[in-house]
Amino acid sequence: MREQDMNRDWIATAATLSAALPYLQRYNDAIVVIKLGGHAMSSDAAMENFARDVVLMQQVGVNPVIVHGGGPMINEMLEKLEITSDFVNGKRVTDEATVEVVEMVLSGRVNKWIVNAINRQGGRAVGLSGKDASLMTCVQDAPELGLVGTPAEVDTSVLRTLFDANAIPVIAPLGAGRNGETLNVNGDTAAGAIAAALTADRLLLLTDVPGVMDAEKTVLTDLTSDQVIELTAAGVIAGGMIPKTQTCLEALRGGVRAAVILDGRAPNACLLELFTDHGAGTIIRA
Ligand code: X2W
Repeated sequence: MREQDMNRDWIATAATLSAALPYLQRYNDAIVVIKLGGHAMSSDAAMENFARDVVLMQQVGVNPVIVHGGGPMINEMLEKLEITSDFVNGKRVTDEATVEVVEMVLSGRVNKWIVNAINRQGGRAVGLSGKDASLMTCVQDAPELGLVGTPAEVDTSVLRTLFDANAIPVIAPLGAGRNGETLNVNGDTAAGAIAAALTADRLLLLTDVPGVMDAEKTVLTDLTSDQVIELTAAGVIAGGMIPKTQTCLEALRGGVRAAVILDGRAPNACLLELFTDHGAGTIIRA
């Protein structure tokens, strides 16, 4: 690079940092819950990029909480073990054998992949699942799904302790039933419930699409809850996007200030959303 171009580069970097000041002030001490979906974890390089964003976020005063999925990784392991698996309305029908694999893959492999990536960037990540410290006590409200839980009580005290210790909680979406059974919880549902229990400032749902799109595939950048309800009734919001927007609406009803659906594969997706006026994906406000 020529010296002149290089100077221009550094000047642009400094300008970006300077322009971030109001956002840094706005998010100082904020709680941001980030759902990292299995489809957004495309490679070690993407994970490294994500981890760096999370560590930077915490460095500038945000309290990030990561709730992860891992559906594709669970599918891969179930196939290896020749266990068949079905989905009803986007949720996995889960029997005893399946829940063992779900816990092994989510708490064992995926959770530690994320924890390790954050720690390698200089953060202090602590991995846990909804079973730890009674974080998520769940009910089985859909008998046809088997061992699938919906969070009924969320005890966030362990997360507050981790914030005070400058640690970053990384949560696998499993919960305990009232009789101590292990229940499989949809990752989006878990993230929404945890965000509501923390009355988080932001819920970021990182997925593999750019956001909520209209019929022409243009991303709708700003929506209200009412608009989401209208677009769903009109069939514009459909398929796999419905559980995501429903999670956002429930989180907003639970007191979360705003929820964002964005493409987790895009570089620096979280930073773009929080610290620039560009934003990313679709933001939904009450
Ligand atoms: C999910 C949990 C993982 C998840 C499952 O078994 O696949 C239920 O469906 P993604 O990557 O976010 O889809 N649980 C009940 O939600 O992963």
